[in-house]
Amino acid sequence: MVPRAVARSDVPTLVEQARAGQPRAVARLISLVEDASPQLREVMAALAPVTGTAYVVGITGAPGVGKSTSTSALVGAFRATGQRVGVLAVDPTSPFSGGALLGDRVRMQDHATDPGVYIRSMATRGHLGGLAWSTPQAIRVLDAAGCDIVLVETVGVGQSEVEVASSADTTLVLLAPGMGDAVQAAKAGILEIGDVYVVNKSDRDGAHQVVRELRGMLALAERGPDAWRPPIVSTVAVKGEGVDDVVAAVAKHRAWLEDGGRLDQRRHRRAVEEISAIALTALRSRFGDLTGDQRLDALADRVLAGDTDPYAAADELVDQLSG
Ligand SMILES: Nc1nc2c(ncn2[C@@H]2O[C@H](COP(=O)(O)OP(=O)(O)OP(=O)(O)O)[C@@H](O)[C@H]2O)c(=O)[nH]1
Ligand SMILES: [Mg+2]
Repeated sequence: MVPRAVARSDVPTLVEQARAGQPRAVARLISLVEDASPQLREVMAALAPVTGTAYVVGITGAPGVGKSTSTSALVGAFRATGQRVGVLAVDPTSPFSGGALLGDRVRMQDHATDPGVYIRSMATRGHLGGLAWSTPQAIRVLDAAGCDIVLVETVGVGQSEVEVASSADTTLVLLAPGMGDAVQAAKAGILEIGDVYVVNKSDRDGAHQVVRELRGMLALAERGPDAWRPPIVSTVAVKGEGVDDVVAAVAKHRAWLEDGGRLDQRRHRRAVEEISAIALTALRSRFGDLTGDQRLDALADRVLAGDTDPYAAADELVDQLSG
């Protein structure tokens, strides 16, 4: 991955402009995240003191279930309550942001001229850990820019959804009749991650069936007496039907999280995971450079000669590296 040849950005000025609500500065900062710019550390350091207020809602589900349509409707609903909204559409399958999201732009155009809304797509380019790693950082940019709510739409299926969902305070899992229905969701492992289940395209045949199956499957999950019980909400996103019910379900989950410090615990766990991931990546790249390292070669010779065993040799190597 060759970094794009761009001039170094004046990070403090960009952060100041982003905080003042300048969309171009927000876009520039997210590009630095997306490109894994060498200036990323500087960006994160500058953002750290000015973040932590945004509430993050993840929206995930199989391709075509209506995530973007629902996101756009949710933007409208949150804007109606006067909140500033950021939208991050992440595409784990594409190295290019934009392409796959052309349709999304059409669906989001209701909000294109609203200064209280930032819409941004993001792809995997340049990232070791992919979007799981860059999503929380892009969320911080939107948080610093004053977004009260950040909606994160994940395109795609499988592991990436689970990873991106772990950046969210409340995760919405969307299903629809005929596509991404309950059985498929169970297979994809996304029945464990939803805080709210949305059965979209309820104008279509089979929607009741999806709700029934989903209810049956959720009932099988073992939950303690204090556990959150994910509600199921039916919507017709293209007509905006049920969207207020989704907003109400998010508010209820949020209130539940905020009660008794659960939100802080959840965010703490996330910070632990994020720091570990960054530290492990750093360690791995340090170890990755060891091929051809004389210390490693010497240890290999000693293992082959029977002077030491691979475990003891590995301990010795770690000691040498961290010494
Ligand atoms: N009948 C019906 N169609 C819908 C509804 N919501 C969305 N659609 C349509 O379903 C198609 C896919 O909607 P999107 O919002 O792009 O779905 P998505 O999940 O974002 O799709 P990807 O980002 O490609 O995974 C579009 O043609 C929408 O108009 C609904 O409630 N009822
Ligand atoms: Mg979409």
